[in-house]
Amino acid sequence: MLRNLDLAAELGATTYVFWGGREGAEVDTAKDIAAALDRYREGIDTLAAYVKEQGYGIRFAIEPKPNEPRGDILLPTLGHALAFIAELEHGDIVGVNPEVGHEQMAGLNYTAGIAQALWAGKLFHIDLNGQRGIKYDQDLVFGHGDLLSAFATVDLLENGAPGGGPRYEGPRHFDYKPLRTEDVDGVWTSAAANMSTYLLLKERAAAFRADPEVAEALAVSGVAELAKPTLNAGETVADLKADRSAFEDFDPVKAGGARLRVRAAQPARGRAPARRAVVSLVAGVGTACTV
Ligand SMILES: [Mn+2]
Repeated sequence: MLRNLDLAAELGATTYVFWGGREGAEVDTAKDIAAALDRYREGIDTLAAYVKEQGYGIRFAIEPKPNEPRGDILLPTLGHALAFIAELEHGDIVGVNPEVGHEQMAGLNYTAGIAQALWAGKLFHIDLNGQRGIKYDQDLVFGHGDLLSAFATVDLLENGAPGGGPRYEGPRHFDYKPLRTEDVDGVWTSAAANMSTYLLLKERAAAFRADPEVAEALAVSGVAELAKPTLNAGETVADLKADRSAFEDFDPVKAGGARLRVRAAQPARGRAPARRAVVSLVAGVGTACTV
């Protein structure tokens, strides 16, 4: 590994991906997971210290995967990897390389996962591809699995969170395999399909953000309200406890229940039209709240 890092530095690499597909177990009682994580941490920290000593401009990106080839792999999801990184001595140069299919084969929401990685400042690299549900690692063309999730992913990467959260600044990287039955021309067509799908969704995501009816639907849904802290400036927990309207006299109907019911009676506004807008845009029938 140390020699391989020397080679990576010589070739000008800036990101070094660790996919620990070997690290795991098939028999729960025949593996000391705590010791395995100690060795994992020791390994990553030793290599990270070496990179710093050598002055290599390389950052590490851990690629989680739940299983395959091992029955169960260590650091199976983005969340496990982020928690592991927090335990490292040299975690400042260690982030994640989340792959669409790896999260989706565990039934997880890829876009929500990378949103957390962005929030933590740890989205160092990305592996885009397609996956259809909980099964083996398919490595389909990006968007050729869950297309609506792919749209949300591109929207987040390109435009950041709706409230102005961080955008992704790294390379748009695809980790896919051509279909086994394709000839050489088909292989190149599928390679190009990754990029064309991404660019199409980027265009549609820009239209989504620019659509005034979408903006209104998101505003009515209270999306922006979530950016407001629970405690006001200078307010303490004691103040909150002393405020009877926060608990003893709290009226859920007055506070939002009634408003939610009003919203439900207005089907042209809120999250449902925002969702419909995405479907219409992805389906290519224009901006959507009017469809
Ligand atoms: Mn990958």
